[in-house]
Amino acid sequence: MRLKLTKSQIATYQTSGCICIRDAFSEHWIDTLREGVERNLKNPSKNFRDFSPDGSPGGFISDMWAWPDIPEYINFVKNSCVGELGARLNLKSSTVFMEDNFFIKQPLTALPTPWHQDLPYYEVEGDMWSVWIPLDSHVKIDCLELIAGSHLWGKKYLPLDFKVADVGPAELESDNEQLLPVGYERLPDFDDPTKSYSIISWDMNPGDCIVFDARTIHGNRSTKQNQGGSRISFRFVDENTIFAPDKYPWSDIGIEHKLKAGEPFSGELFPMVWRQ
Ligand SMILES: O=C(O)CCC(=O)C(=O)O
Repeated sequence: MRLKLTKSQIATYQTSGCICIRDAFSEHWIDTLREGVERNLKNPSKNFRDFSPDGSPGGFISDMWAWPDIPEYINFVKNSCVGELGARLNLKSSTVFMEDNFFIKQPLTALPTPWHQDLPYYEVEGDMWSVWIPLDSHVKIDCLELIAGSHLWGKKYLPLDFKVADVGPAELESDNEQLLPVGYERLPDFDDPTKSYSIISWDMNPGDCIVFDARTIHGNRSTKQNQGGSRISFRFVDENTIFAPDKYPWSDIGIEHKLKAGEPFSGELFPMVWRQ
């Protein structure tokens, strides 16, 4: 591991549900990830998405769960400090890899990344976290924005589709609160100027990263001033985190994992990448 985490960094992560770690990855690893994204762009997986509305300026694309065909990604998660970094911040003794997910926003893309929590998109119960890694320099307005402390609110917000900024399944599009699945709430307007949410973001350079809890609300409010950039998130779980099928499998990534309800994520598709 290249960096030493301090007690204060771990405490910040625990209370804020997110932290920016400076200079976590060497140039070697950033180049490896750039090569991986290049390969990924040439071989998009079936999860590739173009979120840009037709005819809009800029562009916003993403792919996820491409790693079985992208050796650079698996090399990074197994051999860099990314597994240990997340485990230590989350006070865990192991890290299981779940998913890669790159995002590229072109300059002038006025398409936001909607506010959301990651956890409700996955059929997962237990600890889960992401490591967001910019592959270009990102000024604050282009960086991921997070609501500090929101991981402790005890809320589970309805996921949105990034393309249509909409919930997806038709029955949930209605305003009728009675139709919401049990345990879910609709996302409030976090941009309401009359409320004061603790929104944080950073100017970031390649090598830096943000580690965030899968319950932490985050997004990116792009405007016409945005320069965009390329970034990649890696998502991880703890070895005790279990597969918890939901009536609403929001994130149908179509991988044949064969896990039964209540089983921990393990096996070839969910490799353990770090253990104390
Ligand atoms: O980089 C972005 O715009 C979105 C990233 C994100 O939402 C995530 O990694 O969960």
